[in-house]
Amino acid sequence: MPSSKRPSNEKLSPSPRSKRRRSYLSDTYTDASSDFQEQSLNVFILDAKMKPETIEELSSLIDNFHHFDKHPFLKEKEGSTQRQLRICSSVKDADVVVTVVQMRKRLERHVDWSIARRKAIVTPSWLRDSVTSRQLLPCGKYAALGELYEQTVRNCPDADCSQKFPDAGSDSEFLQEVSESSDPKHPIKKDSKIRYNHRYACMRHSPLLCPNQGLVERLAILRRHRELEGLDMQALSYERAISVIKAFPHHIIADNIHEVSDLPHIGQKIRSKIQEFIQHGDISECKNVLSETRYRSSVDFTAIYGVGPVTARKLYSSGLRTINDLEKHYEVSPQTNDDIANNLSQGYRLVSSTTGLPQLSIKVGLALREELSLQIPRSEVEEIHDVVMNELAHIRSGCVSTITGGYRRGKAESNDIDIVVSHKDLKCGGDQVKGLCAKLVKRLYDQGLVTHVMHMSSFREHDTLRTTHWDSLEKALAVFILPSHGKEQKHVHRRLDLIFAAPEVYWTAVVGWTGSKMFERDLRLWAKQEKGMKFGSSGISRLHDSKLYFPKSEREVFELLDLEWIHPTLRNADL
Ligand code: DCP
Ligand code: MG
Repeated sequence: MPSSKRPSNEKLSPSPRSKRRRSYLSDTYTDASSDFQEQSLNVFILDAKMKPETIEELSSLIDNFHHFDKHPFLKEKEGSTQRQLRICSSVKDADVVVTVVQMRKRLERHVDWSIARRKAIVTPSWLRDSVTSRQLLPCGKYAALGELYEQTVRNCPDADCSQKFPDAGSDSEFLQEVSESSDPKHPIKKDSKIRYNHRYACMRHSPLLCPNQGLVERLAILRRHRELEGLDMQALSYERAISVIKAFPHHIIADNIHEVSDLPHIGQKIRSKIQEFIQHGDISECKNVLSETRYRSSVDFTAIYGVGPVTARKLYSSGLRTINDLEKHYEVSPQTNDDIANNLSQGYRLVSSTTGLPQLSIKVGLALREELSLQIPRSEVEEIHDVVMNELAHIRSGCVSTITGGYRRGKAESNDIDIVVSHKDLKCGGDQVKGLCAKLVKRLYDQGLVTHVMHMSSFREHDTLRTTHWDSLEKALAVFILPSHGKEQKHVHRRLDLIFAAPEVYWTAVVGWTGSKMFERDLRLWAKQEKGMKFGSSGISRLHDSKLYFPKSEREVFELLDLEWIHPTLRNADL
């Protein structure tokens, strides 16, 4: 829509460059002699509705940003570790526009809509958080206008931003008015029953990152706090609220808060937190929680494998506060960490009586904590999957697999690797798969690829009341490490979940392990409450007569449950 008003603070000098983002990147990478201005990132501060002290603060942040040395956008350019932000006086020249304006009408008084659509338009938090974290952060999460969310992702100078929003990037115009989905690649069809305000997450589209991601992340702190305090019902209330907001396709502002209040699972308490966030850009309780020693210790403790909220509370009550305290408590000296991690320290080696393989005890978890807390990029997830399947092929041919979990939902980085495995032979594949999990893990251990096993379960015993031969799943939760090739390519330990399913339940296992957690929870609830069915990773059955179903595709799983198939990248119903 063309604006009748000329943008007030936009000079009409001819734009030196069009398609700012593309040229910015190519200038940076191809022309080593390009001048400093070419390498700087232009930021336009829209002063409308902005307090003078905020303008001053933001200007100062921009002026000082080049002192920082970590600039991931430039990491591919040898020797260029410095990045300068530059205030520009014309919105046309801007790579990023910082504004407190949240509504299209108001923005159009200052910036022509056609120009706005070509920029990344963010809130001041983008600048503040970038400075705090010492790197330019992806813009999508800080989109100032819900309506320009897609464009902000696309025009973000961070080339990774659209990967973090995997389905952003199309030029589609439809957005909310037509589809009521925040994901333009997956519009909601007219006759669809999918609704963002549906009670069940499995009937909503939940993108990886939503227009209200900042709010969701603050609510997640409160959810975590309740969980760590053992207030499970309160934690679940927050989890449900987060899940509903993840699917809400509009940027929440004062004008549409009433719509949010009408959403399911949004009670008075959470509504007031949302209101506070809209007014002040933060929730005061979050600040308090984050400054609590008890919260910080519990977060650190539960990051260690084997320590859950209950153990963390016990450790805290006995006076322990830091990881150092924990190392003393579990008698792990920092010097022996490497040896423990590599199974070289016999004193710490705990061999499982069932698997005969080293177990991941809390001691080992402590030693490995830094490596296991590192996020795994998609390329490494794929590499590990290839290595695992290659090894499996040595034991059994004809196996099939799907990488599930966060990877399948489009996450740029995962906390672990989840692989569901089965056999292509639907008739006798069950026998082919039985016992395979333990065999594979043993082989991976012998090759030095698996270092520890946290858990290993086998197919459930045959249920004599059942008329079919259908069983459950085999699972192994292990620690995996790719072989390192010298110092150049030093790999770290990763968590690997292997799930072996009989062919009849392969697709239920794939659905059950794709997640997210809340999506799965509601899938089970929907099946039980609305359809008289039981859904789990290990199968679908009818409640009244235990009749079993064996879907032959993922879509069939959804059909059996009378659900519309939802693309995995829209099953991100958790943070
Ligand atoms: N899952 C579940 N309920 C749980 C834990 C897991 O339904 N309590 C299912 C849904 C998850 C999937 O298993 O998405 C894999 O679990 P992960 O813990 O590996 O979580 P994600 O793969 O989703 O994320 P990440 O591994 O990056 O943390
Ligand atoms: Mg996972």
